[in-house]
Amino acid sequence: MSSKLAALQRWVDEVAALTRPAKIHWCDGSESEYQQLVQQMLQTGDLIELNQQTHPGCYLHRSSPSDVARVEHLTFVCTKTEEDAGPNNHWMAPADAHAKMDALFDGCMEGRTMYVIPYCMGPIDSPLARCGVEITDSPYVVANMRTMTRMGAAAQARIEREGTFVKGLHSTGELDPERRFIMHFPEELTIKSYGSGYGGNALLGKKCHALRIASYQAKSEGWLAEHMLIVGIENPQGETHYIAAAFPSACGKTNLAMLIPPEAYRQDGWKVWTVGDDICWMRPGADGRLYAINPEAGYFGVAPGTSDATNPNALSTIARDTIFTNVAVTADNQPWWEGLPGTPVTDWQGRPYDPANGPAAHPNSRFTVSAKQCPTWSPRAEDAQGVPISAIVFGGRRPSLIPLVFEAKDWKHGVLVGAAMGSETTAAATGAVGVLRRDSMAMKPFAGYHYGDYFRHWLSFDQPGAKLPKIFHVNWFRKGEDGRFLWPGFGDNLRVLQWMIDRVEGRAAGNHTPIGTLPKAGEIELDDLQLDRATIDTLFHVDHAGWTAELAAIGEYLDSFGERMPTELHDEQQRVAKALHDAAVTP
Ligand code: GTP
Ligand code: SPV
Ligand code: MN
Repeated sequence: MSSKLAALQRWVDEVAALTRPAKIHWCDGSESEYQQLVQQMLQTGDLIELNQQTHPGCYLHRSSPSDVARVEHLTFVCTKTEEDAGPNNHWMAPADAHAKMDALFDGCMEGRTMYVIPYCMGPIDSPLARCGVEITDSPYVVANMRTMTRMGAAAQARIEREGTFVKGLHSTGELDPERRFIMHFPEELTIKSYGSGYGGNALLGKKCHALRIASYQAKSEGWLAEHMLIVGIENPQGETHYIAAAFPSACGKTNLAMLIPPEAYRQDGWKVWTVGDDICWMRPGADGRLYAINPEAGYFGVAPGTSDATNPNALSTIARDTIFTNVAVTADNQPWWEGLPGTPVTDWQGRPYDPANGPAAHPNSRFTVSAKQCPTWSPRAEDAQGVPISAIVFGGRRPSLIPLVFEAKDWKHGVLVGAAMGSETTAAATGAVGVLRRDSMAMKPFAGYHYGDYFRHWLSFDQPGAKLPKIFHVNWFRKGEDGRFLWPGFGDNLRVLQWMIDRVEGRAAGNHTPIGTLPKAGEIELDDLQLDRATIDTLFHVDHAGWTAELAAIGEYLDSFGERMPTELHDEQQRVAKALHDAAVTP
């Protein structure tokens, strides 16, 4: 096959001349192509068949043990000037980065097949969708891209019609962490990734394109590319509000997007609809509201912790036609991870399970599955115009200080709340786990340009005629002195979302505090939860001394971005700090 778009054909020819594959395969995205790839991977051992009685169409992939997560220290944004990448990114001069990468790609596909993957991020007919082409030598990447994006002939046709596409070049290389780089060239709409087969490093449509490159494009084109889930909450009257929520990696997006209401809510007629679980592209519509699409077509979700008790929706989604990466297996060859009933026999590295070696499933083990298999897949998930967003939610893993929920005063305050987000690090990226760090809007690893410019872009949406969503902050991860989570989380998070909707609809008065509006007693239904008084007090308490210190730390953080940090955010930080101070001196 080939392309009638000269720019695409020329680029494929250039890449082939550099990487020297034995064969070139243009992916059409068909079922038969997928089945052939699966058969081939079963033969090479890239895939292992799981129990087909219990899990039809399910396979296991074991990655190299040194290639199990995103590598932020090896991920670069290569803008012409270092300043444009910002202190939030690693930077390399484009010419140096190209030279470094092209040396790695030189001859790297000898004897292998080079796959050309045309893909579309977003519904194929959506004006908000964008296309790209990934070239890779990994059949595992092809199989995953087929599930995660609209891949193949229709995407290629759109690319040939539009004439533009993001170029992504990937090779698994030797999987040597010393020869591993994920490079982005936003000004050239180009990505080069070498030496990793792991999701976020290798499925280039996902974080590389749909967040790093797209956020850069969104800035100049007036839209937002965010690390957010999109969920529809339908009340007993049949009205649906859509909520977008940004939590850092492995901090609960998939779970909130697939939430099952508590029993009493279900009986009252509450329903939850999943639009997206990881990435959200949104832009103002003609009516001034923000409209959002999920650019992805599948879920690349965290396996550990997924169970009937926490996320039964996810569990039924992945009962068939799913690729599992780095999970354990049971004696009868079913996939297994911590949180599931049953016993692991073989760990994620293929060794006989021994607790002395750590968890049976890798903490960042994942499933790849089509979004359509989710029982709560939204009927509007493929809406070309997107869904209107009523509320934006920020949150992270904060064991102390941050209450269960609060609402920002207005858009500007909401942008500060998002910028100030902090969370404990997780296994989604290599490095220490459980370390509190700032992760503004959950985009620290994904904003493709200077955070100061990014916050300015967020502020720019506050314009006459705009009907912006309300902005909230949540914390499902508050811990007690015994180290246990104070809030039950998961399905019970609907109680908090309901309060947000009540606020949006003007039904809840709230309790105004210097840090924002918290629920008044009784506005969130807690009676049937068996939480003791002290727990409830902690979850809804505003600790003035703690918050004063937090605001000071936020101020220092804003300062670290220098002159590009909008003064409005500094002013806003000072407004909140002053409100805290005044509240402390007023009897
Ligand atoms: P990425 O795919 O990495 O972007 O992550 P994500 O934000 O989609 O995270 P996910 O929903 O997969 O959750 C990650 C982990 O957090 C899982 O182990 C969940 O079981 C756990 N988790 C999710 N929601 C909650 C919650 O409300 N409370 C508690 N305690 N844990 C949660
Ligand atoms: C994340 O790390 O936020 C993920 C998984 O969603 S990855 O696609 O690897 O980025
Ligand atoms: Mn993510």
